[in-house]
Amino acid sequence: NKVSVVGLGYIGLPTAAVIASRGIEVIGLDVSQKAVDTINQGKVHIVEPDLDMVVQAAVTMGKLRASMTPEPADAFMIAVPTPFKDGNQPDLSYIEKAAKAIAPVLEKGNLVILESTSPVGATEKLAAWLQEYRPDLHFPGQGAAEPNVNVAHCPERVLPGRVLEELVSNDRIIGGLTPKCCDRAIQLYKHFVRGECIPTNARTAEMAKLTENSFRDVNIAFANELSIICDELKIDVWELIALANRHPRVNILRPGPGVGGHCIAVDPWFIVDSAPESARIIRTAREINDHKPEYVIGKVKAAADQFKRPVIACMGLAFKADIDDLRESPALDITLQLANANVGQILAVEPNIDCLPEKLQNKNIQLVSLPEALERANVLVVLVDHKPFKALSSNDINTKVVVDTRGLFSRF
Ligand code: SAJ
Repeated sequence: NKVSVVGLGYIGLPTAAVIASRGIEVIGLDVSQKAVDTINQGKVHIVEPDLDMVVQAAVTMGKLRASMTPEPADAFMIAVPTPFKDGNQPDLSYIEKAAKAIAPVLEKGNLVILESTSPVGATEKLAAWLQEYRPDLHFPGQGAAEPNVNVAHCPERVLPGRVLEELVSNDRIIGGLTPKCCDRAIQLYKHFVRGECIPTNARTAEMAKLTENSFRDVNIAFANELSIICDELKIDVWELIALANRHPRVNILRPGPGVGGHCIAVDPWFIVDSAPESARIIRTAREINDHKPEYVIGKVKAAADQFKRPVIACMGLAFKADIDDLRESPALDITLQLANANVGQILAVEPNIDCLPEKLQNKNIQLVSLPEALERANVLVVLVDHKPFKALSSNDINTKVVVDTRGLFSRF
């Protein structure tokens, strides 16, 4: 048995390494020469706990190999990006390119799985593209002939920071274009998934993944809206939420500076795009969460106005706690906008990185250690609840004006 994983990023690489660690031969395909070379040396080009060890072991055992050239395999798993193009349309071009790349090496009896988070209907499109490139094979839903290649959508659902654990322990939704596609895909996932593999059709699987992330987005929007209402009404939102959550059927999430990462802030738009008239709460939640950074910036400006020479420490740049991932991070966005607005000297504290990302360079921003920030700043803006920030005591901060978006210094 041989598996080809197409796209060796945040999902593809861990998936490839875990399958290889079960003794299955895995060939990873990527368009980046650098990624391919790094992996073939047993190293990783992305940061995720324990991933380096698992990749190194798999490469050393000879079970994992990366390449830029497609080759035949029994199963192909596609884990490529599906961005929301220019903020107004799902971009399936990476899936189309992946289909084009693997089509020439496909054989009768192969299984093709789409793992990328996708709008409803994308798996059917994938089958149609494959059919176009390989008219000699039969793909599900493409003409009357019995399919001889199986196609399914099995969305990834792993949490960045816990990918290796969740890859194995999470239940998987297996959305086949036919029941046989489901059976084939389940057989493959059973090799490395300890959770349950639950069969459904591809459209439901696509929508399920989008629904999970939209559910979280809507719930975070609820918390973020509450935080703004509570500011207006002079109520501590953290106490309020702690009290409301004492109710057995209430479980409010945590407000923050906005929603980051490349999933929760994007996936709900796929639903809005497919059903623009009906997806009202989902759209509003996105708008509320996207507006939160602007609100926080307003609060920081008001705090800075109290000082002649404001020195503002932005605590955290990552999109959430205890990771180094700065992609689509509201913390980074707020820091950048404060610098652009000339609100004062900006100190950035991000214990998980060594140098400022390019976007923040050549601005009035200095990357400093936590002790230096505490010494120099008169305004503290808590943007991420990283562990070292959580360990601070009231003595560390009581001479500062604090804008605390994460409730770090709340008693509740
Ligand atoms: N956030 C809050 N308040 C909260 C929870 C989260 O403000 O109470 C913020 C975080 O700070 C962060 C953003 O939301 O900026 C997203 O963080 P997250 O931890 O909720 O989720 P992600 O983006 O790291 O991963 C999500 C997960 N989806 C769900 O939990 C439903 C993960 O399981 C998915 O696999 C992943 O998206 C994905 O790839 O789609």
